[in-house]
Amino acid sequence: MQKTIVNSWNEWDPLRHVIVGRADDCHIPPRSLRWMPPRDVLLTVGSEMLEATMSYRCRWFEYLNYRPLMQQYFDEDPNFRHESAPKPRLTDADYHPDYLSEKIGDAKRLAWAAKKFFVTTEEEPLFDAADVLRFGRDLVVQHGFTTNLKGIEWLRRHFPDHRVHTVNFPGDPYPIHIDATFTPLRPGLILNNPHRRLPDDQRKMYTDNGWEIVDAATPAHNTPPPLCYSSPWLSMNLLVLDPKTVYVEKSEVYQAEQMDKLGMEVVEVELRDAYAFGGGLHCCTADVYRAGKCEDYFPSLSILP
Ligand code: DAV
Repeated sequence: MQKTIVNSWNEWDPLRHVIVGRADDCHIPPRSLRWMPPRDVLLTVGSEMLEATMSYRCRWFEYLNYRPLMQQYFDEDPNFRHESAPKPRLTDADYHPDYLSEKIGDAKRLAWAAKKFFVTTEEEPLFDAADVLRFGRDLVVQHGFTTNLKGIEWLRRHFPDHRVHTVNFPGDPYPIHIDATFTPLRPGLILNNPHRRLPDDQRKMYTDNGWEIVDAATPAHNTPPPLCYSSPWLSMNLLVLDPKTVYVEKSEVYQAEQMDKLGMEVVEVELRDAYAFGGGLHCCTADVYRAGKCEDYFPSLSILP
C-alpha cells in the first residue's frame, strides 16, 4: 500500500486522501470517547495536522481518537508535523455564567452576537478547528462561541508564514463553526449563508482580489433531523472534491441545483441520518492530502501601503 502523505493548503484543491468520521459507538449525549466530526478537532495546514484546543468540556479528550492515525502518518510521511495546541483548563472562568439559559430569547442572543459577546471568555486560548477556513497563505477564522480572540492570536503566532483573519457573522445567534456559514468552492467563489452575511467592513480583501461572495440556496428542510444540534444550514456544509466537483447531501435539492448553476458537478451523498452525530459532509471529514501547494489568493494584501 502507498504511504500516507499529508499536504492540504485550502478547501478546494483535488482531494486525494481524507479522514471520514464514523459514528460507531456514539452516544447522545456523548458518553464515551467516540465522537464523529474530525473537522472540528484536526486542522491540516500543509504538512501539519494541528489538534485544536476545543472549547466544550465534553470534547476535551476527543483528540485521542485520532492518535493512532497521527502515529501512522508520522511513521509514513517524513515531512508530517503532528502538533497539538495547549490543552485548556476549561474552568468556570472560560464561560460566561448562564449565557446559554433558555430564558434568553433570540433577540437578545442576536444583540449579544452583534456585540461579539459570546459564551466563552478570554481566559485562555480556545479554538475548534472547524472555525478555520484555509485559503493558501490566508487563514480565515470565525470569532464566536467555540473560538475566542486569544485562540485566534494563538493561531497567528503558530502560523507565522500565514495571514490570519478574524471574521464575524452577526446574524448567527449560536456562532459555532464556520462551515455552515461561509463555504469556499474554488478560487474566487464563496457561498455565504444569507442569514449570516459577512459584514461589509470585512469584505474588502475578497472584493479587492476579485472574489465573489454569493448567497447560498435555501435549505430543503425547515428543521434539523431529530437530536441534531446544528441548524438546517448544514445544507451548505459541502465537501469540495476539486474546483469543479462537489459532494452535496442527497436531500438538499436546492443546494445541488445552485451548484449546478455555478458550473459544479454534483455528487450526491446520503448523510442526513448522521447529522445528529455532529454535522454534514465537511464536518465529518478532515483533509489529509489535496494536490497543490500554498498559493496567495489575495495578492493585494502583500502590497505594502
Ligand atoms: O449552522 O448549526 C453547524 C456547523 C457544524 N460544524 C450551524 C453550524
